[in-house]
Order: sequence, then structure tokens, then C-alpha cells
Amino acid sequence: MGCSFSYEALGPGGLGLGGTSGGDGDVSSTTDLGDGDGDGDGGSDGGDGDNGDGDGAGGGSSNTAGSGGRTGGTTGGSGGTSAAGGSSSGGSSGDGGSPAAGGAPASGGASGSGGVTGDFEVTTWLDEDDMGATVALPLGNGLSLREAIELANSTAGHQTITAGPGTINLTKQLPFVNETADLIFDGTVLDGAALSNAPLLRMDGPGVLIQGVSLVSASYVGFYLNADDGIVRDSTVTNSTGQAMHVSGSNVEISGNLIVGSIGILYSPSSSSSKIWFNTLVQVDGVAAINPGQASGVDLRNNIIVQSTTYAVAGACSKFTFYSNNLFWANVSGINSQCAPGADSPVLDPLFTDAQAGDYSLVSTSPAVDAGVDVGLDRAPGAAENYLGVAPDLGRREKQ
Ligand SMILES: [Ca+2]
Ligand SMILES: [Ca+2]
Repeated sequence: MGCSFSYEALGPGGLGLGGTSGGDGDVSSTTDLGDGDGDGDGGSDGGDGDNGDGDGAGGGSSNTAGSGGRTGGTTGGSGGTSAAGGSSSGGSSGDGGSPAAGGAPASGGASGSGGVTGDFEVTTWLDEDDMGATVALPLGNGLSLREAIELANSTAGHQTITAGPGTINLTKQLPFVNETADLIFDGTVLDGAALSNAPLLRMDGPGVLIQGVSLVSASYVGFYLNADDGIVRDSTVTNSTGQAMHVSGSNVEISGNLIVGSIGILYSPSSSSSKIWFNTLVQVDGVAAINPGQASGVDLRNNIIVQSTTYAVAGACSKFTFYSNNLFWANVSGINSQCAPGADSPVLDPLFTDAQAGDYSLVSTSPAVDAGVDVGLDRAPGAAENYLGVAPDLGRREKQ
């Protein structure tokens, strides 16, 4: 699935490394996940440092693979940097481009004007922690996620970290994302098997977006939303025994995620006005798959919650600003002992395509199809409406 919102400078090219007179570092901002162009133009003395274009062919709603990769700058000039191509992540099922083998590090003169500083693409799956790693000199085997987060944290303003398909076996707790940033993953797995009492991803800065990552072996907490306005979208938590998500911040959005097993989504009392939209939760353990506790203002719509080992949801009706259009099925203790769902919430088998094989997409006859309500989230990029058919589908993917 492509995503409609635009990213700031997915093409991280143009690090502003111009020639002596200051070249332009232009970044074509992109609106499609699959396209990333980064052209850094060298300054007048250096000629054009063509840092390579990364054109990801993927994106869009067709989920075709983004096959684009990046080629490094060959002409170099004085303006070229390595790895200046676009991030070229495809649609959600697309393959990102391969890391650039790019041109030599810039030796340009004074810093150029323009360009965007601080876009970081993960280029090694090793959980390195090289002191002083930078984009130009990542040290070790490349720029690790850990190093990228450290760079984003130490760089003022908003940055985007990207990572493509691969598995990162975390060796210790990652740095908390402590200022605003987007972490855009495409087929990236974070394995927390070596961690104990540590969240796999903790968001401590306001407005952090995490998208498209798969967490496994989270024994404590998977996503820790510890600041306001955070978003966890299109991600998964599986094969985990801890809390899939812990919500302390307010006005957070948890949308389009798949949680299988674990002890679900829990809250701190400090949280208010959270949005839990379009998630699929299967076989979640604990008090309830979604447990607001003492939090307030939960907007719970368009989810599929099935086969919880106890309840699907905990909490009196007063906890919820919205509590509608959710599908419940085969939750062992019941749906929610304190607040009955309305008639707009089907209690039916959702008819997953192949749950045994881990495919929790919907078949066309699923009662979750068109059973949702438009909450303003674009569930069908490229379509005229925010959804396909006559209404949004419940769960993590719009079927039809
Ligand atoms: Ca490194
Ligand atoms: Ca639909």
C-alpha cells in the first residue's frame, strides 16, 4: 500500500555540499513512497556533482515492488557525496533500493545553500554503535539504525530515517527517539530477543512517526509511545510476550497495525485522546487486548479483535470518545464486561485469508469489508475516497 502523505525529503540527496561558491542542494520532495530523487548540484568550481538518482519504481496503490536502487555519483565533482540517491522505498510490499556504492565523499568548499540536512538511511543490519558515525563516514559496516537514531537526536529539526528489508538483531536498548522524526521502514524487522526490560522502540519526542516495521521477540514492550502526537502505523508485533504497545502520550495514533499474541495495547493514566484505528489484533493475552486502564478519551474504531485469551477490550463506556465499528469474534471471556458494543460492531468470524499461515488479510466475503467508518485516514491511496467500495474495511488493510 502506498501512502498518500508526503515525506519531507525522502530523497536525501543534496546535502548542501556545493563548491566554493556554494552550490545548491536540491531535494525533490516526493509524494510517492516509490520515488526518491536526490540531486545535489555542485558549486561553480566543482561542476555538477551528480549524486545519482534513485528512482524507485514502486509505490502507488498497486503494491508493485520498488526496484529502484541508487547509484552513487560517478562524476563526483567537488559536490558529490556518497549515497545521495533517493531512499527508493517502494510500496509497502516493495523492495527498497540497494545501498549506494556511491561517489567519493564530498570535498567541496564552503557549505552550499539549500538541501536538507539530516536524512539518514540505514545501510547495515548489524547493530553497530560506532562513535562519531556520520552519513559520509558511517564507520564499521555502514550506518546502523542505532547510529541513525543518534544522529537524528543530535540534529536539530525534523529528520527522516529510512530502512529497507532486513532484520536487525538488537544487542541492547536503542536510543529513545527524543525529538521529532519520521522512521519509515519497508520490510524491516527488529528482533528484541537479546533485550530484557527494554522497549524495542521508544518515542520520547513529540510527533514521532514510526511506519512499516515488524517487531518480534518483544518481552517487555514493543512500541513505547511516551510523548504526544506520536504515530505507529502499518507495523506489526508478533512472536512477543510483552506489551505490544504502551501508550503514555496523548493524541497518539495507532493505525493499520497487526498484533498477534503479546499482551496487547496498554495505557498509562497520563494518556488522553488517543486514536486506535484499523488494527487487527489476534490471540492477544492479558487482561484485555486493549486496556485503557486510567487513561481517557480513547477513540476505538475500525478494528478487528479476535480470539483474545480473556477480553477484547477493558474499560467503561466513559473511557471512549468513540467505540464503534469494531469486529469482535471468539474472545474467550467476552468483548468487554463494562461496555457493550453497539449494533455497528459485527460479532462474526472475520474470515481471514489464511490465518494458519499468518495471512490476516480479508477474503472478499468478510463481514469486515465495508463495515467501517471514515475517520479521515486515507486507506486507499489513489482512490477518489479514503477507502474502496462503499465504506472503509475494518482491520489493517483495505480489501475492496
Ligand atoms: Ca557504523
Ligand atoms: Ca471498503
